[in-house]
Amino acid sequence: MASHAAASGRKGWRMSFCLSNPLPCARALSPRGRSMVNNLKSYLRRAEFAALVAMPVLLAGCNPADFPASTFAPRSDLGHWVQGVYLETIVWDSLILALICGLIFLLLTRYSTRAREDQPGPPPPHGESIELEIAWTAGPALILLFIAVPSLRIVFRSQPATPPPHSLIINVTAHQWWWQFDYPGLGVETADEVHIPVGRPARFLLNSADVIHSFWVPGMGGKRDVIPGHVNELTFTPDTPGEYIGECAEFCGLSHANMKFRIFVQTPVDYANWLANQTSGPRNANQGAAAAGEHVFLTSACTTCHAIKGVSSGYIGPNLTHFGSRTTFAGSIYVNTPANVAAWIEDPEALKPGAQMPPLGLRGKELDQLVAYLESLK
Ligand code: HEC
Ligand SMILES: [Cu+2]
Repeated sequence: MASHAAASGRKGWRMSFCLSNPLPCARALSPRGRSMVNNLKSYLRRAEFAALVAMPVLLAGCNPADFPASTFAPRSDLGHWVQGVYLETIVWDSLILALICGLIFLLLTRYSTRAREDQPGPPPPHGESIELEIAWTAGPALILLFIAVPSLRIVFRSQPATPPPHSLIINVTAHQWWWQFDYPGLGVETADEVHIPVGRPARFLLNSADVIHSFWVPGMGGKRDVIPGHVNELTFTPDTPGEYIGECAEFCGLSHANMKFRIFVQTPVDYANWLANQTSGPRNANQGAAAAGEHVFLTSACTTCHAIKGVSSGYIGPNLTHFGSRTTFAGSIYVNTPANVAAWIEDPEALKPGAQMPPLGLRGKELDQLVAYLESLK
């Protein structure tokens, strides 16, 4: 058979016809090419079948507890608002999808033309309709507007111009690759783990010490850029006590994926106890290995980067005043155990690529004492 292009006398046409409808092209192929196309089709059919069978099995393996960073379990006012818009959008999008699939089906069954030997190409287009052009430009624009309005409303609700009464203000400073939390007026500073009481609005004022990061706690909803030299804000009221994982959501360098943090939402009583402990100085390390460790700390370079209330005033790294009371460290990626902390001090880079803390060559007994001291800082 002569090529389609020759039959129709139009050049570019064959290309687009092949993409939208490969069958006539397969016919134009040699017997070998045709059998390759047929093989490919049967492989695809088998792969589709396998995927359909495997899907329920794979989904059955999903346990919500394995997905602590899920946005499907909102635990704050903001989280619920976000999910509301999300569900609304999915419902409307599904209706539009059904409408479009219906139209495609209708067009395929009622208006399709088949290629024939004597007339292999589709009929020429019928010209242009300005009404149709306007309709399919305005339609999607309206749909986007429909989604944008409630989304923008939530953005503004999550950063009210006047803070809600009784809100707890927390200054957040993002660093490569950890989070600093200050409670202004309370004299509390912590890293990677922040405590807030349930039912009380928490207002996070976000700033960065280096590059652009993004503050995101999926369970609390929202996500906000953290920009150097500019204070962004995110306000929400948690409604359920618990531990919520957060993470940096803007690529910020080598250990971006190791820049997590935790929000502990506590009952008012638990929060008050935590706060009372944080505002009192660290427990005195006046005996045993911990006391010897304090000496190691004071006589090494640790003091230039780390503050411990009443002991040192470094400011480059996390405040260690109550390090022993934290459950995790180094961007909340390691559990706070003596073995992990010892490994960290020996070689931070080995545990966290790009970590901006140098190894200081501490080993053996000195290292053990230092770790005992840090863990004693409850
Ligand atoms: C040049 C500055 C610098 C020096 C010196 C330094 N650190 Fe660090 N340290 C850091 C930085 C920065 C981090 C945060 C790393 C990260 O999580 O990405 C850190 C993290 C830590 C952490 C984990 C804290 C947390 O809550 O995540 C501990 C513990 C620690 N350092 C102990 C020490 C000890 C002990 C010494 C002395 C032997 C020391 N550091 C020396 C900069 C320093
Ligand atoms: Cu980051």
